[in-house]
Amino acid sequence: MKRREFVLTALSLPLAPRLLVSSPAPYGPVPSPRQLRWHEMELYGFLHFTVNTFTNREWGDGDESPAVFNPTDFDADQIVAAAKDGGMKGLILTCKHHDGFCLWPSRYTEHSVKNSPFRRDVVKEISEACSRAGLRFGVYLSPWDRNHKDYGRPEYLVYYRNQLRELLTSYGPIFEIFFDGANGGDGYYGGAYERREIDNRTYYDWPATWQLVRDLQPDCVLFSDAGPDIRWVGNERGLAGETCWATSNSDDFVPGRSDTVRLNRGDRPGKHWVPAECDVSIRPGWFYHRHEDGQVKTPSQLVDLYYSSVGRGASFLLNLPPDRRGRIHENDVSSLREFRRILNATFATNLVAAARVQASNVRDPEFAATNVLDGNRGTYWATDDRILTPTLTLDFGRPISFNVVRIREYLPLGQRIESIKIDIWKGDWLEMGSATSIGNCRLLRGARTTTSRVRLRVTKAAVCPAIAEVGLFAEP
Ligand code: FUL
Ligand code: CA
Repeated sequence: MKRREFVLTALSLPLAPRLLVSSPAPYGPVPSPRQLRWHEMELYGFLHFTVNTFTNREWGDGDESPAVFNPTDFDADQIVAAAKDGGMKGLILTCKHHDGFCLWPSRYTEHSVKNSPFRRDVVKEISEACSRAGLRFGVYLSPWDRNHKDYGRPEYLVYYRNQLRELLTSYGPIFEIFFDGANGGDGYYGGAYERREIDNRTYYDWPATWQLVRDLQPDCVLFSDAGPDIRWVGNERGLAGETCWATSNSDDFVPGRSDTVRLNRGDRPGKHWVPAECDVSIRPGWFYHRHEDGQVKTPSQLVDLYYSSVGRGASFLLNLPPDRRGRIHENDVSSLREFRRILNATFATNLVAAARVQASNVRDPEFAATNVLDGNRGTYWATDDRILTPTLTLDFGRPISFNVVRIREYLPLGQRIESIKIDIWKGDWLEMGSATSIGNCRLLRGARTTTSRVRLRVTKAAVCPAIAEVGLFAEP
C-alpha cells in the first residue's frame, strides 16, 4: 500500500518524485472552486441600510418617500474600515430591502437614491471602498418588494432580473448574492395597499435567476435556504449546529420554506456541498436604531459567535448597520476592534509548530507531519485507504498551555471525518474534548490546560481522513 503521509496536494506540484503517491479518492460531494474561495473568507459583514434607517423601522411598507433617505455624513471608507478592522474579508450590502428602495440609481424604478436629497450611488461608493481596502463585495436584493406595482405577477420577475443584471454588470466582481426568504404578504405595491401571497415554490423560478448570475458572475456564490452554493443556518442568532455538515439535500428546500432544524445541522449523507452561513446582527435589529446604541454585542459575545459559527464549519456574516450619518457607530467600531484583537492574540501562535508528530495506526508511524498539518489548507495528511481511525500524537517535549484546538479537513476530498476526540497527557490520557463534523474548520474551546503531549483521535470516519490542519492555541 502506498504511503501518503507527506502529502501532496491537488494544488501544488510535488517537490521530489519519491513523494509522488496517489491521493485518496474524494468522498461524496466536494466544493466548487467558487465555494472553496468563499470557505477561506470565514468572516464577512452585512450592511443593512435604507429608508428604514431614517424611519426607525425594520421593515418598510414600500410607500416611504425617497426624500427620507438623507445621510448627513456618509463615508463608505469609514464603513469599510470598521469592517476591515474587525477582520472581515467582505461586505454584503442591502442594495434593496423589502421596502423596494434602491441604493443605486436603477434605470427600472424611480424609487431610489436618484430621487432622494442624497442623490449619490451608495452601491458604487461601498463597492469601490471595498475594492480599495481589499474586501470582496456582495449584494442583497430582496425578492419581496413592497413598493413595486407588479409584485406577485410574472412581470415583476422581469423587473427583478433587470435589477440583478444592473448590479452584476456595473459594480465589479460580486462574491455573494444573499437571496432572502422573507415574505410578509401585505404592502404598498404601487398604491394598491393589499396583501399579495405568492407560492415560493414556483413564483420566483429560481433556477433561471441563478443561471443569470452564473452567466454574468461565475465566481459568485448564491445564498438561500436552498443554496445552491451556501445555505441559511436556520436561525438569525449566529449559531451553527453543534453538528453542522457542509452537505445538504438542498433539493428538498425552497427559499422561504425550510426545515430550520435540518438547515442548522445539514444532511448526511447529503447530495450537494452547500455549507451554512450564520447571519446575525451586532445589535438587536438589522437596521440602525439610536435606542439600541447601548445594546451593541460585546467583544466577548462576538468571540463566542465566532466559535459557534466559524468554529462549527460555517461562515460568520455579522451585520453592521450604518447610522443616520452613514457611518458605523463608535460603539460598534470599538466592539469590533476588541473582538479582532482577541482573535488575533489567540491565533497568532500555533503551538503545534514546535511539536513532534507521531501517527499510530499507519504503517510507518514516524514522520514530520507538522509541515502539512499547518494552516496551509492546500497541504494535508491522509492515512492509507483502509485506516479510518488514526491517532495523531503531538509531543512537545516540554509543558505547553492552550485552550483552543483548530482542525480543518482538506475540503477538495469532501467531508470525511464523523467524530474525533482530543486527549491531553496528565500522567495518563485524559479526554479534553470531542466533536462530530469538522469540514472547513472546527474549533474546540475549553479551559486553559498545561501538558506536554496532546492526542487527536479520529473515532469515526466514512473513509480515510484527510486533515489539512491541527492547531493548538491559547486565548489571551
Ligand atoms: C430577513 C429579513 O426579513 C431581515 O430584515 C434581514 O434582512 C435578514 C437578514 O433577513 O429575512
Ligand atoms: Ca496544511
